[in-house]
Amino acid sequence: MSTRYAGLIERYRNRLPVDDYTRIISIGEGNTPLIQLQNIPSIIAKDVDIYVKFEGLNPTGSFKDRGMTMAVTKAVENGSQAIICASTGNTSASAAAYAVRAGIKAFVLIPDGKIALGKLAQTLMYDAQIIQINGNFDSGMSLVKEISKHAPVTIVNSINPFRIDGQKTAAFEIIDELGYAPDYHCLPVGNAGNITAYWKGYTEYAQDQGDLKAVVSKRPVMCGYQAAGAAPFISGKMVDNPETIATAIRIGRPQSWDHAWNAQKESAGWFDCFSDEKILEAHKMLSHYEGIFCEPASATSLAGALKDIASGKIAEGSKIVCTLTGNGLKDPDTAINQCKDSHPVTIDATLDAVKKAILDKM
Ligand code: AN7
Repeated sequence: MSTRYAGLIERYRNRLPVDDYTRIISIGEGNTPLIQLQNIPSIIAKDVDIYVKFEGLNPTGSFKDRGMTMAVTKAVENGSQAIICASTGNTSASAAAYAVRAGIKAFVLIPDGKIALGKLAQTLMYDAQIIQINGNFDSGMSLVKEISKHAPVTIVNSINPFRIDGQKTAAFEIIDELGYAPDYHCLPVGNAGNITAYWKGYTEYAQDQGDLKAVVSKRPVMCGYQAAGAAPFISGKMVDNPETIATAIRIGRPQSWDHAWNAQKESAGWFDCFSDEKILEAHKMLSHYEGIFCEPASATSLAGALKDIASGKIAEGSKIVCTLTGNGLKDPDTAINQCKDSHPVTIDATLDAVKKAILDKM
């Protein structure tokens, strides 16, 4: 028997809305590594186990692929010839790739000039119909919701419930790997689809294992972290002009508002927000101390965990999972800017010059 990994729908088929006849649209998504941080806990001098779920290793470099395999599989099953989304970049790249795989069309609405370079490059290469708008994600989202009443296109933003179903499998993978749910789960929050999906996944696994009391103790505390300039869950109201360097989460009107509040309440969790400076600090720490290169928005989860560990809100001895939602290669501009003070040396191509360059740095 082949043990080839065929994607998350195959792996968690009995927990997903597919049957034996469903044509599965997959690019081998899921099964991402859960990496324990080895250096950061000692740098902060705290006895905690921090794991990162590195979703940047999905086929298009973000967690969106988990939801997209499911959403596009169901769109095709239901006879759809075209999908559409509004996006800060990752959803558009993912939608475009899965549409190609399925042989259908993808239309993507993106905020002009406000998506990271790698995401634009991918979406162009996947040959999506790109519609740039003079507006932000939130205006794109409301247009997409409207247009789907007027054109035969299936929305694949996370308001599509199949997206949430696909994304919940990340929680299954974590429990399958650790053997238990972590004490805390930290996530960056934009539209709030992902926090909704993880909570659903943790809840479904816990429900398998017994009565309601047991369920509560078998699920993590959910911690949702936002960028300070785009933090509706902190102010408690929608934000009109969201701004942050973490363009992935430059969202002021989260679509999964009620679901995310529900996850916070049921898990006795919390929301918090961070300046761009703090987000970039965590972004750099992951690369500099752990060899893990994620995109800026993703590092918001670590920024949050570090703050709450330092204050004692997350106690020592805790097991914490931070989701790193996207790959660092998505946003090369911000990465290079982060390192503008480190000057690569340029030398003559001689043995002596190379020797000197090495010995200078030892
Ligand atoms: C790297 O691509 O909304 O809270 O249009 O790309 O589930 O929205 C991206 C969101 C976190 C927030 N990290 O997740 C889009 C889009 C990264 C992201 C989020 C996004 P949600």
